[in-house]
Amino acid sequence: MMPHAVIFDLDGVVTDTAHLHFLAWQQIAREVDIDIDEQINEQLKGISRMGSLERILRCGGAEKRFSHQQKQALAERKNALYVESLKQLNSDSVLPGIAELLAELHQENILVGLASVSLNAPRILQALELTHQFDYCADASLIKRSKPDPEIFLAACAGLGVQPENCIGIEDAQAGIAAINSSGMLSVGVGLQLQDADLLLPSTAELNWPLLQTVKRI
Ligand code: B16
Ligand code: MG
Repeated sequence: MMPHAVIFDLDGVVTDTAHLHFLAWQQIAREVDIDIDEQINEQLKGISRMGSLERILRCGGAEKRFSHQQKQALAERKNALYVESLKQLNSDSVLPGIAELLAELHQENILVGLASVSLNAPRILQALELTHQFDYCADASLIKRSKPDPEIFLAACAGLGVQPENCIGIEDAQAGIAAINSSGMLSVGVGLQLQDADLLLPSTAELNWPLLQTVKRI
C-alpha cells in the first residue's frame, strides 16, 4: 500500500518534551508528598493532563485527598511550570531524522498530520519552527478521550481527508500504538520496548520514506 498520509505524535516523536513534563509533574507531586520516578512518567505518555494527575495521585494513594477544584489548580500549576520550561525549545530540539523525513514527505506530496493530545502542541510546533510543515493538526481541545482511544488519530485523518487504512501513524508510547492500531492505520513505534507496532524502530533517526512504504500489518 502506498500511504497517503503520515500522522505524527508530537512528544517523543517530533521532539523530546517527555522529560520536561516529568520535571513539572515531579515538582507538583513533591508538593503533595508524592514521589514519582521516570517509570511512572512512561505511563503518562499520551495521557491527558488531568488523566496524568489522576494517575500520579493514585500512585501516591491520594486519589481521594483533593477536590475537583484543587485538582484543577494542581494541573494548572503543572502546566505553568511546563510552559515556562518550553522556552528552551528551538529548531535544534527536533529529534534526529524528523526534519529529513518531513522534507521527503513534502517532496513526494504525502500529507502530513499531527495527533498530539497536548494542548500546548501549537506552541511547541511554533518553537520548533515546524508549524508550516503540517498539513493538519488535530485540535486536542476538541478531543474527549485521550490515547489509547483512537479519537485523536481519527480526527487527524478526517482533517486531512484520508481514510485511516491509507495512513501511517508514528508513536513512542504504548497508549499511542494502541490508539493507532484501533484507528485502522498502520503503526510505527519508536523505542524497542513497545509492543504490537507494525514496524518497530530503535529511534527516530531510522525513520525514512522508503522504509515507511514497506510497512505491512503484522
Ligand atoms: P498538555 P502527545 C501528550 O502529548 C504527552 O505525551 C502527555 O505526557 C501529556 O500529559 C499530554 O500530551 C497533555 O499535554 O498538558 O501539554 O496538554 O504524546 O500526545 O504528543
Ligand atoms: Mg508521545
